[in-house]
Amino acid sequence: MLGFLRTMVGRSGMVKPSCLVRPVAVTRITGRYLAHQESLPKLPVPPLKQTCDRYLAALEPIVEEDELQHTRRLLEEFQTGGVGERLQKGLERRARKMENWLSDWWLKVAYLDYRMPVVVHSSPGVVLPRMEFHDRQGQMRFAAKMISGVLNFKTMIDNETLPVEHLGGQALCMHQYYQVLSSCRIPGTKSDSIVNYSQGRRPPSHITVVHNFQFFVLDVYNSDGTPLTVDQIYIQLEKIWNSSLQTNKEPIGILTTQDRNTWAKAYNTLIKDRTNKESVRAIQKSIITVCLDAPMPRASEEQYRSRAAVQMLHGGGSRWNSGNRWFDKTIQFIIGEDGSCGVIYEHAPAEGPPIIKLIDHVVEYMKQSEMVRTPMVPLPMPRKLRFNITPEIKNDIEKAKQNLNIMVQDLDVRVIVFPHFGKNVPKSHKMSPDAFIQIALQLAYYRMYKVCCATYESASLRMFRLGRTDTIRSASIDSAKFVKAMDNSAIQNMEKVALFEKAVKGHRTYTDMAIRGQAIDRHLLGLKLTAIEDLTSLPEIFMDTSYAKALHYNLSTSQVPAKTDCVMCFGPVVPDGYGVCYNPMDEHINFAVSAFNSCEDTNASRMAQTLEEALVDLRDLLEQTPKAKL
Ligand code: COA
Ligand code: HC5
Repeated sequence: MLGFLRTMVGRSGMVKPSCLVRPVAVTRITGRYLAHQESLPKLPVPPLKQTCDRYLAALEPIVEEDELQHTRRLLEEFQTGGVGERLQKGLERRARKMENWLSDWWLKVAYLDYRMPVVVHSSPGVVLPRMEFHDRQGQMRFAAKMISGVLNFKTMIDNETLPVEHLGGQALCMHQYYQVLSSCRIPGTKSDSIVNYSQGRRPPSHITVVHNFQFFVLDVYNSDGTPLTVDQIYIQLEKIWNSSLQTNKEPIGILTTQDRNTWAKAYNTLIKDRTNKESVRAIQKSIITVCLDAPMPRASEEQYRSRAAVQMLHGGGSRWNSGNRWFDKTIQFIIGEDGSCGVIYEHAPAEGPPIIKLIDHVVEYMKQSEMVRTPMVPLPMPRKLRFNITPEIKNDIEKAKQNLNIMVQDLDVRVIVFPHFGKNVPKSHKMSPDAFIQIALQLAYYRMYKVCCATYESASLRMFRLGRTDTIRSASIDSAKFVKAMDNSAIQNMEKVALFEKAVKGHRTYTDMAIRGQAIDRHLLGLKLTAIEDLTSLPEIFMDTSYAKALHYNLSTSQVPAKTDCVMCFGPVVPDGYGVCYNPMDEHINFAVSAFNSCEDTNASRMAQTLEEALVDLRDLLEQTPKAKL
C-alpha cells in the first residue's frame, strides 16, 4: 500500500514530462475574477540553502543519529557539488515560464498517477449533523432543498459574485471553485484525467441522482434558464424514487472503487457499449451527483457519527450503499432515509475548503428555504440511465465488490466531539489553536509509541495563483523536547509550560512559512522532478533512508474549519498510520481518526482517547501553572 503524498515517484524515470499531462479544462474566468487572479503573486521557489537547512532540522526528531549524519553529508555534497545548484536553476526557469511551477506536477503526482483506489485512499468524506427525518418524504424534501442550495451557490460561481476568500490577511486564489461542479475523474491505464464541463459553450443543466444503484438524469433548470424550485425538484425526486424500487439491480457504480489500473481496464470494457458510454458521460457531465441511500445498520447515539463517517467514505460495503455512488464524481451529496447526510468528494480538482464553503452555504440556504408551492407546469420524467451488463462487466462488478468489502473491513474510523473546549482556551492563553491541537497530537502519539513520527499537516498555498498545498511538518525539534518532558516527573511544570509554548510558537512559525511558499516539501519534490525530467540520475538525497522516513507519514492530518458543525474524515496514508481531520469550533472540536484494522499497532479509538486526554492535560498544565513573574 503506497502512501498518499509519499513522493509518489519513488523510483527514477517514472514521471513523464508534464507536456503529456492531459490538461484540466482551461477556466474561462472573466471580469472581476480575472483581475483578481492576475493580481495574485506567483508561487516562489525557496532558496536552496534554506530548504536544505530546514530539511535537516525536520529530520532530527524522526530519524536515527547515524542516518542524520549521513543525510547531512549528502546535503553538503548536493549543495557544493553543483547538482543542487543546477536543479535549482532549472526549477527557477520553470517558475518564470509557468503560472505556477508546482500545480501541474502536483495534480499528476499526488492524484492522477496515484494508482490506489480513490475510496479510502484519497477521497475525503464530510458528515453533516444528523437530520430529523425518518422516512422517505423527509429524505426527499431535504434532498430537494439541498439541491436548490447547490444551484444557488452555482449562480454565485457563474456570476463571479462569490466573495474572495482571505487567509492571514491575504486574498486567496479562487480557481478551485471553477473545478468542482460539472467535473469528473476518468480512469486511465497509467494516469487518470479530469473532465470539466462547466466552462464549455453549453454547460450541463442536469444533476445525476442515484437510488437503489440506479442512476437518473434530473434536469434542474427550466427552459428559460431559471433553476427549478424546491417544490419542483421534490416532485422530480419522487418520480425517481418510484421508478427505482427494485433492489436487485447491478451496482454498476461499485466499479469506481477499484484500484485505478483495474478500473481503467473495466472502464474500457464498459464503454465499448454505446448505451453504457452515453450513461457514463451523463454522470461525468452532471453538475453533481445526489445519492439517496438506503438506511444503514442502526448505531447507538454515541457511535452514530463514526458510522456515518464510513457511510460517507465508502458507503458501508456492497450489501449497503457502496454501489449507490460514482466515486470518480467530484462532488456527491449523500442523503440516507435514516437522516444521515454528508458529502464525499474526489480530491484531484480541489482542496477541502472550497467544498466546505459550498456545504456551509447550502446549510445556511436550507434554513431559509421553504417549500412554497409553485404553479405546476408538468415536467418531463427524469431519464433513467441504462447499462447493458455483459458477462465480462458482471465479472468486473463481482471482483470490485470483493475488493471493496476487504477495504471496508479494514478501515477503522472513530469520530469524537471533544467537548471540553475549542479555539477559546488556546486563544485565552494567546496560543494558536491549530498549533495547540497539533502539539497535543504529537503528545498523544508519543504517549502511545514512545517515539515521534513524521507528521503531515496541510497548509494552503492559495495565496498564490493556482496554489494547492504544502506540508507543515508538525514533528519538530521543539515538539520532541516538549513531549519527552511532559510526562517526566523530574521536570517542573513551569519548565514544561515554557517548552510547550516554544513548541506551539514553532509550529505557528512553520505554518506562516508554509502558507507563504517557504516550506520544504514541495520544493524538494520540485528538485526531484526536475532531475527526473532532465533525465539525469536521481540525486542521492532522494534515495536516502531519511527521505523515505520523512515521507512515511504515520500521522496525516488536516484542519478544515467550517461554520457547520460537521466532521471531515479521510483514511491513513501509510499502512501503519493514522488519518486525523479536525474542525475546531469555538467551544468544542470535531475529530475523525482513521486507521487500518490490518495493522496491529494502530487503533483509531485508542488514538482518539489518548488525544482527548492530551488536550485536557495541556489545558490543565496551563491553568494549574502560575505564570512566571518577570
Ligand atoms: N493568540 C490568540 N489568538 C490566536 C493566536 C494567538 N497567539 N494565534 C491564532 N489565533 C486566532 C486566529 O486569529 C484565528 O482567529 P479566528 O478564529 O477569529 O479566525 C484562530 O485563532 C485560528 O488560528 P490558528 O489556529 O492559528 O489557525 P489558522 O486559522 O491560521 O489555520 C492552517 C492554520 C494551517 C489550518 C491554515 O493556515 C491553512 O493553511 N488552512 C488550509 C488547510 C487546508 O487547506 N486543509 C485542507 C486540505 S484539503
Ligand atoms: C473535507 C476535508 C478534506 C481534507 C482533505 C485534506 O486535507 O487533504 C490533504 C490534501 C493536501 O494536499 O494536503 C491530504 N491529506 C488528506 C492526506 C492530508
